[in-house]
Amino acid sequence: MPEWCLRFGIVQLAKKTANKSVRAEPSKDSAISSVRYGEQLIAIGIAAGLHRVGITNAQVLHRARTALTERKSLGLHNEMQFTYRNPARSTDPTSTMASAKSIIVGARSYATEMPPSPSEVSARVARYMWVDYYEMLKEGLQKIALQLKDDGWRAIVLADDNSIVDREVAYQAGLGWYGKNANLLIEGAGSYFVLGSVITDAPLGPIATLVEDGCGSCRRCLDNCPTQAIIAPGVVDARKCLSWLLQKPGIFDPAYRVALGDRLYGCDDCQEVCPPTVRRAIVENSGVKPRAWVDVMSILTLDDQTLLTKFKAWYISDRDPKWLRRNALIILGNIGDLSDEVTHLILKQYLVDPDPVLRAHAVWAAARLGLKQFLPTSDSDPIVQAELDSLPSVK
Ligand code: B12
Ligand code: SF4
Ligand code: SF4
Repeated sequence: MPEWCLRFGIVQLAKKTANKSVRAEPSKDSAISSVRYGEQLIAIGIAAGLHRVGITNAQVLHRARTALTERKSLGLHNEMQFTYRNPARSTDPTSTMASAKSIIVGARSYATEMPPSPSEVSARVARYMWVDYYEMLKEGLQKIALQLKDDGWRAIVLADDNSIVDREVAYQAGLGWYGKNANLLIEGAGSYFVLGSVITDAPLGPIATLVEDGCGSCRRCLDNCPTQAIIAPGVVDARKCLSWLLQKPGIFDPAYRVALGDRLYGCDDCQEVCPPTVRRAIVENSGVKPRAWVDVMSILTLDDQTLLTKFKAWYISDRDPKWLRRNALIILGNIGDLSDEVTHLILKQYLVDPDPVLRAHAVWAAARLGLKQFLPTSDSDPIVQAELDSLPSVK
C-alpha cells in the first residue's frame, strides 16, 4: 500500500467498508486525505501520458442536460444518437455508477506534425483520427482506475462513450473553457485534445475551479466554418456540420457536397483557424505513423472486410462501409481528374452499382466532373432519378 494512503487512512477505510459490503464513506479526516489522494491520482495520470488531469464531483450536468434537450427539440442534433439518445442518462454520472462520488477527467493531446501530402487523389482525415489517440487516452485513464481499484474503490473508465458528456465534465474539472467553436480549449494548449473520465466512488479533491472564457472578442471559428454550422457561440447545428454529415447514413445533403471538398472523416476547420489551438498545441510524436490522407481510389475498390479492418477506429454507421464509399464518391467529384482512365472506370462501375445510394452519388460525382456522357437517361430508383433530375454544375 502506498505510503501516502497509509498516512491518510483513505485506503484502509475503503477496504474495511468494501469487506463489509457497505458503501465507502469519506474518512473522518477526509478533506485532507481526499485532496492528497486526488493529487496522487492526477500524478499517476500525468505519468501515464495524459497531458491534463482534473477532478470534479459526480454531480448532474444540468447545463449539458438543458442543452441536449433544447437542441434536440430544435432538431439541431439531426438524428444524432450518442449523448442525445438519453440526456437524463448521459448527464448523470450515477447512471453509470450508482455510488459515484468523483470524476477524474483526463485530456490527451492529438496534435501531430502534418505528414506531406501524397501525390495520388487523396482524402483528408481529421487530426483526432490520424493515430488512435483514444487508445492512448484510455491507457492513461486505466492506470488511474487500476490504482483506485487496488485501493478498494470502484472505478469505471469512459472515453467518447455515450454515457457521459465528456466536454462538460472536463469543463467542471477545470481543464479548460468552451470555445465559440464548442470545443473545450485547454488553458495554454488549445483544443487538439481527446477527453475521457474515470468515474469512482472515492471521495476526491482537489475540486477544480472553472476556467474563464479565453476567446474574448475572437470569432474566427464562426466566420471560417465552411458551412456556417456554428449558429451561435458554442452551438453547432449538426444539420450543417461536415463532421456529422460524413457519419450520418443516407443521402448526403446536396447543399454541402461541394463544401465537403476532400474531407473523408471529420473536419478541423474551426480548430485550424483558432489562435490558441494552432499557436500553443502540445505537439507529440507518438511513434506511430499518422494517417492524415487516404487514397480515394482505395476506398472505392477495397472489399468490405478490408475497409472495416483498415478503419476499425472510425465511427461508421452500422459498420457498413458503403458510407465510406458514398463519401469517397463525393470527394472524387470534387477533386478527381476528369481525364484519368481509372476515374472513368470506377465511376462507370458505381453508376451501375446495385445500391441506389451509391449510384446516386456516382451520378453526382460524374456530373460534377463534367462526365455527363457516362450518365444514364433514367433510373428505376427514385433517389437516383432525383439526382439525374438535379445535376450539379461542373467543378
Ligand atoms: C455528438 C458529438 C459530436 C457531434 C456534435 C458536436 C457538438 N458540438 O455537440 C459531431 C459529430 C458534429 C462532432 C464533431 C466533432 N467532435 Co465530437 N463528440 C460528440 C460526443 C459523442 C457528444 C457531444 C455532445 O454531447 N454534444 C452535445 C452538446 C449539448 O454539447 P456542446 O456543443 O458541447 O454544448 C455545450 C456548449 O454549448 C456549452 N455552452 C453552453 N452555453 C454556452 C455559451 C457559450 C458562449 C459557449 C462558448 C459555450 C456554451 O455548454 C453546452 C453543454 O455542455 C462527444 C463525446 C462525448 N461522449 O461527450 C464527442 C466530442 C465532443 N467530440 C470531439 C471531437 C474531437 C470532435 C471534432 C473536433 C472531430 C472532428 N475533427 O471532426 C468535431 C468538432 C465539431 C465541433 N465544432 O463541435 C471531442 C472534443 C474534444 C474537445 N477538446 O472539445 C469529444 C469530447 C470526444 C472525446 N471524448 O474526445 N462531435
Ligand atoms: S467541424 Fe467543420 S463543419 Fe463542423 S462546425 Fe467545425 S468547421 Fe464547421
Ligand atoms: S477561433 Fe477564436 S472564438 Fe473560436 S474557439 Fe478559437 S479563440 Fe475562441
